[in-house]
Amino acid sequence: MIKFLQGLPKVELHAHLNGSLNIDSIKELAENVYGQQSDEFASMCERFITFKKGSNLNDCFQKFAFVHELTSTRKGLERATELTIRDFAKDNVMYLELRTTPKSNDNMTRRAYLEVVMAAIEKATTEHAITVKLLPSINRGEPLEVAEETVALAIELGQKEPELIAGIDFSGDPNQGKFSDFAPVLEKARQHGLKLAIHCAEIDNPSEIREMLMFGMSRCGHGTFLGNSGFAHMKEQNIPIECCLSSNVKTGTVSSFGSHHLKQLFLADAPKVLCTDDCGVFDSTLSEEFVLASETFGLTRSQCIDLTMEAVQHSFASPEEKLKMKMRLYAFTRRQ
Ligand code: 6MZ
Repeated sequence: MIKFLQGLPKVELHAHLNGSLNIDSIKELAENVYGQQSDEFASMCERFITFKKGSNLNDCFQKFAFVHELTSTRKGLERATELTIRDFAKDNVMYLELRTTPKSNDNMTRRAYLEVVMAAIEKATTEHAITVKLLPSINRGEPLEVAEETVALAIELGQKEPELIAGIDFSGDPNQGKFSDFAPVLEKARQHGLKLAIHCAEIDNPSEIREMLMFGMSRCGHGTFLGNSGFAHMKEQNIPIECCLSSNVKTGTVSSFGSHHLKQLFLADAPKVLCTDDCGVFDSTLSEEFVLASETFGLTRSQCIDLTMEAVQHSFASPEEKLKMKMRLYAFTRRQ
C-alpha cells in the first residue's frame, strides 16, 4: 500500500510555503544561501519538528518564525520556493496549490515577495513534472491594511498571470483577528474572480463559524468544529473540507487520528480532500498522510484514487488542467 500511495499521482490543495519546507531542505537552504552549518542550527531544526505531548496551536505558530528568518531575503525565499516544489514533485504530487503570506521587510516589499515566489514557481515547474498555482494568504493576525494590500496585489498580478494566481487563502492564528473585519476585502477578491480558501472552524468558535458559512467559500480549511449541521451545509453547497490529519493531531485540535472528522465526512459522503498543511513543521508528506488515512480508516486503493479524483475536481485548475490530471490518474490506475 505504501509503494502504491507513493507512486499515486497526487494533488495537494492546502500547503503553506513556509510550513512546507522539510528538515533536509531547511538544512540545504541554510547551507546554500547562508553558509549555516552549526550544531546549534541542527538542534534548532530538531526543535522545529518536535511536538511534545499536549502541544497546541500556539506552540505550532511559534515555529514559523524559524523558517521566516531563512526566507526573509530574496535569495532565501526563491530557493525555499524551489526546494518546496522539488520536494512535492519527488513525492509524486502532480498538482500543488501553494499559499503564502506576502511579507515586507528591509529586503523586500510585499509586491517583491510575491514576484520572487512567482518567478521561482515558473523556474521550478520547468524542472519538475508538477503544476503549481499560488494563493496569496491573508494572515488574520495582521492589520486589515495588510490584507487590503495583499488582495490588491493578487488582483493586479493575477490579471497578468491568471494561470498562476488562483485565489486567496485566509489563515493565521484563529485566536487572533475577527473574520467580520476581513469579510469586505475577501468579498472584493471574490468579485475579481479569485477563489477563496478559508480556514474555518479550526477552533471551536460557533459565531465565527456561522458568519463564515453565510459568507461562503470555495474550499474550507480544516473544518474541525463544523459539527454535523456544518458538514451537512458543506455537502449541500459542495464545499470540500481540506483535511490535514498530522496537523490537527499534532496541534491538539483533534485528539487522535481515529477520531478525525475525515471519518464522518466519508460516512456522510461529504466533499473532502486530504492535505498536508505544513509538511515541514509536521514532518510528513502527502503520501504519508494517505498512509495514515488508509491505516486509520481502512481505505482501499480505489478509495485513495477516488479521494485524489475529488481533489482534482475541487482544485482551482482550469478544465484542461483537470482533464490532464484525470488522464494521468487513469494511466496510473491501468498500470496497477
Ligand atoms: C492557520 C496557518 C496554519 O504564509 O509564511 N498557517 N494558519 N492554521 C494553521 N494550521 C496549523 N499553518 C500555517 O506560511 C506560514 C503561515 O501560514 C499560516 C500562518 O499564518 C503561518 O505563519 P507562510 O508561507
